[in-house]
Amino acid sequence: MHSESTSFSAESYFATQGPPPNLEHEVSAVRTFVAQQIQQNRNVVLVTSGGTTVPLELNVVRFLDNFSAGTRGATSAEYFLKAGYAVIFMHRQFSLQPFSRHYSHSTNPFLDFLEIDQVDSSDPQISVTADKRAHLLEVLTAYKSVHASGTLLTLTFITVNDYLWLLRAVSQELSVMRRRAMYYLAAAVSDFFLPRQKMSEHKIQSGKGSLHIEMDQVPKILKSMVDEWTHDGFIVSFKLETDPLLLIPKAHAALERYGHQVVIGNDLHRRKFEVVFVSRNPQLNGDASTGSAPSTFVDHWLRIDLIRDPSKEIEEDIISELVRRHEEWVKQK
Ligand code: PAZ
Repeated sequence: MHSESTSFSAESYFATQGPPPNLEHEVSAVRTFVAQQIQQNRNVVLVTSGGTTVPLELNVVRFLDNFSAGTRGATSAEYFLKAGYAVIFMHRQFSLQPFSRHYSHSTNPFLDFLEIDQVDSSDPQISVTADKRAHLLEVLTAYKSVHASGTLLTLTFITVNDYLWLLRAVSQELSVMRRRAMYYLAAAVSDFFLPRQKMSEHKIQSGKGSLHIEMDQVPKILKSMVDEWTHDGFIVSFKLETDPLLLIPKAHAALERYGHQVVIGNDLHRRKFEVVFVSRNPQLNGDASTGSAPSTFVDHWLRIDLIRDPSKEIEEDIISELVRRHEEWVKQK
């Protein structure tokens, strides 16, 4: 498989690749949710989370995927809720979700800490193992309180096409909040896709030797987000690299190219304890969008010590820093 590709603009992408079937329903839920949050005078953040798939057939048997479990997004959503934000949690189906993430079936299966109390065998009761009770109570209390206050809306995508359509629609709905909306794009989105027009209808057959697939490039939708879909929203994108030498230059390039507020850079193997916030240097007032003025960036490294404090989550510090910056952004109006 090689990656020589045609470039789609956002416009030509949406004109040729159809929307997911449930889009209208999701959009109407978002509209209601946003109206409720405006009434309650809350800031809203859109958190995207998890990986996107790239189907290879219309009747899909095979697809490309990526590593993301949705830990960053699910964890961040909890800290945003704790900070008083309403959260639209747009995640890959079956990836981690806020609150339930603590009891993932593979790392901490909840059946393992439930006990059957046999005091009366005709009416057995279930209880939680003593050493797990305090943590469960804390998570459950936060979960119930979020549900009671109606501050979390969960949306689902699977393919990169679902993701792009949903992102555009949700961003447009959220744009009515202007500066009070934040967009936190932590999903791991494929850079390549196979347009419907090039897909085989049925399962690709073997027996003809090696498989060659030419994929097209996914449009750079961050540009459309900044220029068209959001109005003055605070946009935070993530940049993932595996070569540490590329992280800072690529993060600078993204900020230069799209002109949004923050790029959070992370290295695949260090992402749980180290990230870098890249933003424009406010003192220089460089205008990256025209390319006319010198653009200089501030790189702010954020690290935690997991040896000293293994239960610390870096998302707690990421969200606290973003909330502070977003407050300033709202004031600048
Ligand atoms: O989902 P996860 O916690 O395993 O990984 C998070 C992440 C590395 C996908 C995220 O922090 C990120 O960098 N997202 C953007 C990836 C990119 O498209 O560059």
